[in-house]
Amino acid sequence: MRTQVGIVGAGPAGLTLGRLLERAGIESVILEQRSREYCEHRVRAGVLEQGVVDLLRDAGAGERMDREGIPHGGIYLQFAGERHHVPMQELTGRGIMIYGQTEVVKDLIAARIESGLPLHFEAEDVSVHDLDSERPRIRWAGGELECDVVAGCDGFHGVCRPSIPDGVLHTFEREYSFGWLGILAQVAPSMDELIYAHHERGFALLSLRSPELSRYYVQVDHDEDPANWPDERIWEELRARTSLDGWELADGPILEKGVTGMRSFVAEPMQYGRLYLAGDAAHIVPPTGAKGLNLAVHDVAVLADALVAWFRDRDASKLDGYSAACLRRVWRAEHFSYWMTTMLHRHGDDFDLKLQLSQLRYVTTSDAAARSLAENYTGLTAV
Ligand code: FAS
Ligand code: PHB
Repeated sequence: MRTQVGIVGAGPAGLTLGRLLERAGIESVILEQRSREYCEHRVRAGVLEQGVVDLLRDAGAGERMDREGIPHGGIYLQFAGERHHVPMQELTGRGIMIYGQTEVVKDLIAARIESGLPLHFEAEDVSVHDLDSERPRIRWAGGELECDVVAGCDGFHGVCRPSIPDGVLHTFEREYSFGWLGILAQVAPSMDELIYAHHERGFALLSLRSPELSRYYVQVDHDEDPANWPDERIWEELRARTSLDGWELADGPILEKGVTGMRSFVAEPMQYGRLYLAGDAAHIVPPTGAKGLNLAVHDVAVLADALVAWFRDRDASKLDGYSAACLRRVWRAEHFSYWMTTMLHRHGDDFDLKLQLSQLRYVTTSDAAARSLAENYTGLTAV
């Protein structure tokens, strides 16, 4: 078998790339190791930047998002018993869309299947070969695919990045001592917009998936066992970290719970020969800045544009500059996610605590500081 672009991974990066290439008349084949059911129900991100919302609409994959997504104009930062609104739409002219990653994945899978394009689920033993040749190949239990280009959209634990020879990549990494215990609860959210709560007991985040489904997180040790957290303890801790006079968190049945570790990670360059890495395959951010999914989509927008120039006009300049073009936005998101994470989570000593409280006070009282947060959170239009 052969195709123009072989895509490894059917997460947001791989599926969005496939859709953008389809719209440009460029052939692709997507190989995914998991089942369709698994991919569509893997609870992850929940916040879409304005630029990603616009891209999904332009790609003809935003119809249900516009029907069911929830536009938000700001977030709350809570600390020292105070809750402050950051009016991001007012400050930047841009908002965010609350629409779960599971829904984005479902929409893109449905669009690909409706177009009748190749998307192989449960593709076992995927490997990539001859990446530095003009005919890179993808092998799996179902056969072999000869490509002009391979897109490594297979996430942090995928096979593409490790297939790059030793000595090529320079990796940058920071691990955090804490992680998030996240729950999906069948209860109406108790807030109108997201609440990022700094507290001496630890960070908490109140988010949502729909008017009936809440998505809440508490900071825990990075290797915490969810079994140590019966439902009552989770609600008690969420209330301890977020309650204010006259306001209390409503609880309800918990449908899912899990612990996510946190790391910052970047692999440079994001390309080798005819292999181009995109999304979590190339970089990871702590989820505090709601950047992971959005970065993945931005990467493949750059890659799709470069592939169109190459396939249509044999102009390789954008492909040659792919990694550099992505890394500017990647490092901006890495810094913002690191800054949000270290400002809001309990770590270090009392000196760190005082710095955090000062930073939070500044961000919620200075228009300039609030605008800087808002610009990064809603997604920079240029980097
Ligand atoms: P993904 O990991 O989503 O997709 C990669 C795909 O490749 C997967 O479907 C995988 O099965 C497949 N794959 C892997 N190896 C393969 C192989 N050998 N062959 C074929 N296929 C292979 N981001 C936020 O913004 N907010 C959040 O709250 C948030 N929570 C997260 C929670 C968890 C547990 C994790 C792991 C990530 C979270 N993220 C969050 C980040 C997440 O949303 C990612 O940024 C996003 O999924 C990136 O998309 P992809 O790059 O497509 O990678
Ligand atoms: C989510 O809704 O899952 C979510 C929202 C904002 C974040 C991280 C996760 O920063």
